[in-house]
Amino acid sequence: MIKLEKLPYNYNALEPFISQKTVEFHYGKHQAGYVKTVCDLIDKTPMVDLDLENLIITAASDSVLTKLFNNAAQVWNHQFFWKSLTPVKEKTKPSKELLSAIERDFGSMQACLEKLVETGINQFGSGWVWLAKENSVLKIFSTPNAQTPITKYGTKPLLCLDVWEHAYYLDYQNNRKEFLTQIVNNLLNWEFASLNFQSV
Ligand code: MN3
Repeated sequence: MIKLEKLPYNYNALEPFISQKTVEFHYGKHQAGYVKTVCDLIDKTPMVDLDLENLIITAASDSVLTKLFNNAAQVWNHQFFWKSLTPVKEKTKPSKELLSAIERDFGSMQACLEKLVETGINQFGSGWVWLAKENSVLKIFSTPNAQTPITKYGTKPLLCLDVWEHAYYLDYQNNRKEFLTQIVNNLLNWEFASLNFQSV
């Protein structure tokens, strides 16, 4: 059973960096739409019993299931995106272990934040930016459209950023750079990233 996962905070909690109106549309219309499409596509099929991860992995390996893959991956990516953000200041610091891995692999936290922004700017069209652990090395990369690193063996996402226009257009219009700059400096949930970093 695929459901619209509850937001981890109120609709207005990310203001002033992401407005209530953006969250209402982004979560309440876009993400809810992906959930509904997935439910419609798997209704009365054997896939109805799969959990979201297994649904994505199943659909990724079959070109007939591209529409299902795109919608299911978008559901997962959005769930992960909202958890990657937080309005709670205490959660915006990485663990000692994650901070030292960031310094080892990017040089400094500032360089890591800059790379997240730059990678988002350079993603042509819609997609996602990921901070991930690949065989214990940290990497920043983007994926187009609905693509998600969870289909890639050995890659563990720590954080993601949505760079589809619907994520920022109401607040920042075409200024993706400003959107990314504001969220990496103010809203990243480094506590969530640190938990992901520690888990296998
Ligand atoms: Mn989105």
